[in-house]
Amino acid sequence: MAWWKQSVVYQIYPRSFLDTDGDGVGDLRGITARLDYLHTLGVDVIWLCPVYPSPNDDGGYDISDYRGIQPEFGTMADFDALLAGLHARGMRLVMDLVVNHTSDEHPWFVESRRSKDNPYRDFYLWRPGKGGGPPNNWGSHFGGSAWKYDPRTDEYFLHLFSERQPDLNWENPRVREEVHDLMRFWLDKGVDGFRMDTINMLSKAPDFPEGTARGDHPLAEEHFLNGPRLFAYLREMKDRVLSGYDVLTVGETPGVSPELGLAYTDAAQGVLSMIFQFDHMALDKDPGHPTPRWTHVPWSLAELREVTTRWQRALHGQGWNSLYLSNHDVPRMVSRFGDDGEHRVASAKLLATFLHTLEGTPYVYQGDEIGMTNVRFPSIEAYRDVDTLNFYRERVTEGGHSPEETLALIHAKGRDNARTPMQWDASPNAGFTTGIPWIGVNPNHTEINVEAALRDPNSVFWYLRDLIRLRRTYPVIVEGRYDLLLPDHPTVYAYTRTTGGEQLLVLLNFSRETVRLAWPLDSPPSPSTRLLLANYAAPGGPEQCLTLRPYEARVYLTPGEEVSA
Ligand code: TEU
Repeated sequence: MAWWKQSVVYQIYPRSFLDTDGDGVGDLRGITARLDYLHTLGVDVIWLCPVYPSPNDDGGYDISDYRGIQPEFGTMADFDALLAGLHARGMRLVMDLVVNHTSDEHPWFVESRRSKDNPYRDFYLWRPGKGGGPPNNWGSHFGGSAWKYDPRTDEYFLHLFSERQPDLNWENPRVREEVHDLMRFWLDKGVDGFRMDTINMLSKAPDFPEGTARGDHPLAEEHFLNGPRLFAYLREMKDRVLSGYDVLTVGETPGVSPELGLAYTDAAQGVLSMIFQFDHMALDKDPGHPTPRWTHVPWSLAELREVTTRWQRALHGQGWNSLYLSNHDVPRMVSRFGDDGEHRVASAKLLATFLHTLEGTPYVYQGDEIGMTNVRFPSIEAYRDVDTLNFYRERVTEGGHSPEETLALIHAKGRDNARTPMQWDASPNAGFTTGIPWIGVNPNHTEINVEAALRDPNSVFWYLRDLIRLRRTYPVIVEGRYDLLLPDHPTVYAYTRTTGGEQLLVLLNFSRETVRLAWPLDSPPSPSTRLLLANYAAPGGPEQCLTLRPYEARVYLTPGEEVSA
């Protein structure tokens, strides 16, 4: 079986992990210094968000040199030491591959914008304007038009993200060759795979038709997601580069159905190990709104269950799921899907139980292992994310909305929630830096921090370590078939995982209320059924009638001979 099916990935946002030289910015040496901590947790793969040279307009997702290291983060020697430190511990490293766009400071773009006949002109998507405006109505992910006018050549270039992130022209075979080369550069250094940023946006509708969604600048996803040539590009990348290495690839792919997800990840015909699908990330958004990501509506367990079940069923045995509830682009999972007040620890453990007992590869985002929460900075000056700052400018400075209402949305949905520094201890800068942190630390670090978690045997950290260990011990967690139980229960999410040999029963009370529940399987608990893990001390045994306390999570195991497959 592929190694990445048995792995747990830990995502690091380097700018916010640990600063060792006092400049307020996390660095590679900081990560190397904490490898034993990560090894203790039991994760075996690190996904490193971009560490390449970048003007940092979008947190490093605007790359100006694909073969270097951002000086703030260290040197290539520091990188090599990190990689060696990981490999020495039997751990692996996955890099972020950001090739839908570059920085506007990348030498290709600097050349490209010089003249219409520059050899690099065709590396990007240049078009003449229409009727005194941009070539079409497409909007950028970060607000405004997706086209930027460049007076030098009197044409517009496409940027699906910030105007400092021009989109590459994947139709151009030279672009594809350059990307293949840079991938080989890192693979030959020994990295173990790539997380591929917005990888299903590479192929745009060639004639750039108008977007049909609402608003002045609609996100024209129908014209750039899963486009006509995408599969060919990924197939070519696999054949020419990836097939020569034993690697994990995970595509970041918004707007993908389970059927398409299966096509991308199919063990025989697919082009990626797994993908990040976004269906569960949409549960608290208003889809009818022109900017759904800046809306906040209540999510429902019914929908989470429905979406999860759909993906678990569709990919079982043929494709492969990734399992995540948080990353550097979304709010903290305990604040979003749990309770970051009274039930913070219980609900963080419940969410971890959910992720780590489904079929797929679980992803732990830095800080989730100690139950870090959203932050509520009192004014916009404290925020750093380009998407958040653009949103505030459009809404408040230009749109006349109230700062309070806008900040409330930023508190609930902003990307900086996930980007505040890692909370190592209770000291003034949370042990993250001796200098001035590039973004403020969450004031709750005095209570929520690694030092406290390691000291407390009931912390989220030790619970997560136990969960990760279970994965190593019981193959049913890796490969068991998922079956939904209690499909209509208002607050309890229950499912089994079954192989010929054994069966896991997972019970998750997604609520602040205590619920009474009949044993949910057809047959009563067998004498050999036992509790593997629970987030409350001394829960009831496998009885006919169960009581689940607020956010209680339990995992039962019935060993092989008792299960009729
Ligand atoms: O994100 C792409 C993406 O589709 C979104 O999650 C996006 O961040 C969101 O719609 C805007 O609020 C990836 C990276 O993960 C993100 O950090 C980058 O900003 C983006 O690509 C551009 O490289």
